[in-house]
Amino acid sequence: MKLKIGIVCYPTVGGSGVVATELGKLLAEKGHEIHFISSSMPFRLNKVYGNIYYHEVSVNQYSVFQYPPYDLALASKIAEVAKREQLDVLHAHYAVPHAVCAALARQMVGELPIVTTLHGTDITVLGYDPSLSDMIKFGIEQSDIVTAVSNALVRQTYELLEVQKPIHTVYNFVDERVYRRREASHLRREYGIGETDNVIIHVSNFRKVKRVPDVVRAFAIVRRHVPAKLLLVGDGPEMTVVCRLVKELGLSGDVRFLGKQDKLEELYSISDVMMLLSEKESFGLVLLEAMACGVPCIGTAIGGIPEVIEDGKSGFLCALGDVEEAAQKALALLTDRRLHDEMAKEAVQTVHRKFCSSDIVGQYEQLYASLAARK
Ligand code: U5P
Repeated sequence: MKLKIGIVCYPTVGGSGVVATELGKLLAEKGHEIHFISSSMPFRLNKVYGNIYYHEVSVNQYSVFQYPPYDLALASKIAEVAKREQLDVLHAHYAVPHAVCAALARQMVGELPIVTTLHGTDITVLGYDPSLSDMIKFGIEQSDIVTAVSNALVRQTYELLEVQKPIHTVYNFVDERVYRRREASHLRREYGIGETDNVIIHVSNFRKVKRVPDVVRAFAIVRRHVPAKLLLVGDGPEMTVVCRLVKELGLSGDVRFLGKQDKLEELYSISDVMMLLSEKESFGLVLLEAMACGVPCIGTAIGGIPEVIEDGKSGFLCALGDVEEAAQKALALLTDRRLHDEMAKEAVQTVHRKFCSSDIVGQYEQLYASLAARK
């Protein structure tokens, strides 16, 4: 059954927007008609697709409004698109504000099945804010179907919000045709990475929860034992602190600040180990991207990370804040080629087995179809 699917997401860099966009692209390839509704063009929607439409939400600045009413503009855009295009289902990524706006739009148009995916920040950050937790709960309960990106996030949602609604785990995925190891040795030369250098990569939005200083401290230990370079990819509020730490530890010659990047698959392809030492992480999409490119990951045993990295098999887990442990595990991988290659192979297989994009897109399709059939 070919469906007309509306997708509401944040268009900016970040796991939720990336997954929502990739999902839309793969659904379109399977013949569904996709309508993105967002404040700007999702950044991974970088070419023309015949059956993908983009509807921009614009907020007018009238002086009667003290604050621009984005949520109302979004709700009326959803209602307009749902009615005109006869959408079969609307997929909201994030309960607040997207599922809440979708519920409002449904009231306007009369009928609109809603699937909501929880990606983490709305639960892990906002769920602790009592002034918003009832709103998140409302968004969840108004949705016909709710999914979350890891079992850990499902558990946390139940604990924090006491919702009655069943929440299904549907894991994140990557497009395996894009995320695979490829020849990119020219980049090693461009970044001044020597023949014998080991490369550790970290990719994030440089927010406090990502604990980037821990990555730098762990790298400092690794660097004492083997020649190595650290690639820091992304940008965000912690950048100043991180730059200062790199200088203080005398690592300026070995750390490359790459800023925000687009072709991440090439950067993973020149890396030996990925490090993500976050204190909160409901999935950790960058882990999956790295694993797909044959990079074993070291991550904290937090949130959804243990569902992505199988400790001792496809990578290593370590305790939050234990930079010594993270460094020792990186050294184990960097000094034992056989162990590294086995884990790299297992990492790629895990992506294709447990996080296979066609299976996961199929799971969403089944959920949509069950709602469209009810309509
Ligand atoms: N990302 C980029 N460029 C950057 C930093 C991050 O494209 O410079 C992307 C990652 O590739 C990933 C997402 O898809 O943002 C972050 O996901 P998460 O790890 O926050 O879930």
